[in-house]
Amino acid sequence: MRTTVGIIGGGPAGLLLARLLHRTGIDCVVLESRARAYVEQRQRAGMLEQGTVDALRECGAADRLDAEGLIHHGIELRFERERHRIDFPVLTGGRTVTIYAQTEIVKDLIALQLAEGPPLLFEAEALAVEKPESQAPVVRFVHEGREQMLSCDYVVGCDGSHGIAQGAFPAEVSCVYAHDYPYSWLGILADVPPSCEELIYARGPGGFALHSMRSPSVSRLYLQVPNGTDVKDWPDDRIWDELSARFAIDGDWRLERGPITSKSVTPMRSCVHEPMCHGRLFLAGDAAHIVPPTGAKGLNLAVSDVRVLARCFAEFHRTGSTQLLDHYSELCLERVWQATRFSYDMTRMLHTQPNGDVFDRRMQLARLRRITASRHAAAELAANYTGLPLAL
Ligand code: FAS
Ligand code: PHB
Repeated sequence: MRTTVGIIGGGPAGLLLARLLHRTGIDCVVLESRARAYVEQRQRAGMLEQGTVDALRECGAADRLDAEGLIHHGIELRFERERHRIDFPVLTGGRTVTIYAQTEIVKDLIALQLAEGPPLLFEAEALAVEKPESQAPVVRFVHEGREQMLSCDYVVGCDGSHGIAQGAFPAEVSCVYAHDYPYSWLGILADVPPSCEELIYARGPGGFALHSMRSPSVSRLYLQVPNGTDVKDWPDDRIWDELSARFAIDGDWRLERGPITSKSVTPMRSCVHEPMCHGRLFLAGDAAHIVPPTGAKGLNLAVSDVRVLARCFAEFHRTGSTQLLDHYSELCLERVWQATRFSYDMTRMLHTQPNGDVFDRRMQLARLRRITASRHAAAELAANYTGLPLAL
């Protein structure tokens, strides 16, 4: 097989990149190791920055998003049994965010790609990227029981946090900045209408909790748990009891309960791989960086990488100049580091530090009080949460 751009990974980054390149007239192929049903049901993100919505609209992949997405004008912070709203349009000059599950974005992009191209191969696992420094890199992969070769002009690793593309960088080129947090998130889906109009981020007595949603009838909630937590130790009642305690405020509010249809534990990690390209091999999305989901940045950062990369390829396709492609890493990394910083700050501010002392807890409280008392501090949170500008 031969193509201009070989894309490893059919998650949001790989699928959106393929869609953007295809509409620019650049041929590409997507290799996805898992089956279609698996990638379409994998419960992950749900909060979209305006830039992500814009990107999906620009490439004709937002019909269902526009019909079913929930536009939110703010979030609520809860701590010390108080509630404080952060008003995005007032603080950012009109910006909002949208709730629309990552699973639905993946379904929409897959349906479009299978209908209109480019080629998307499921259960096609990339084994290695060979000769990334050459003019003709090759992706070695297994599909239908046979080892095959995809010859490319360029390769993009969109293969997530456990992919193989990053490993194709020479050790002397790679620089990995990583931080593991001493806690995880227990995430649930529940068939119960959300008990709130907008997301609630809570720093409760027992730890962090987040109330999100997927639709007017489906709630998505998370609570901080110790690393290594087994979901079997968390029956439904225990989850609802702990969530209720962490969201509790002085006043008339109650967390509605319902049947939990999905439970999973996700460890918290920050990681940035520099550079994001080497020779003709590029990284985008979780293949290049991981953020704790407290700032709702993971999926949105993957989209912003891909929007920049698609523009770099479009410039090359139009003029033959590789000037933008040569600067892809620099064009992405400032925004990657700012999203990493914001996710780190939100995580440290809202989670109980297992070995933290009373001083840590008072620092958290001081940060939260500064945000809820100062329009300037609240505006800084709103600007980061709704999405900082792209470099390109
Ligand atoms: P993805 O991991 O989504 O996609 C990579 C794809 O590459 C996968 O489909 C994988 O099967 C495929 N692949 C891997 N190796 C391959 C190989 N060798 N050959 C071919 N294909 C290969 N972000 C939020 O903002 N909010 C959240 O609540 C949130 N929750 C998360 C929960 C979990 C368990 C995880 C892991 C992440 C979560 N994230 C969340 C972050 C998540 O949304 C990512 O940022 C987003 O999926 C990034 O998309 P991609 O970069 O496309 O990576
Ligand atoms: C979600 O809806 O899955 C979600 C929203 C905001 C976050 C994390 C997850 O910060």
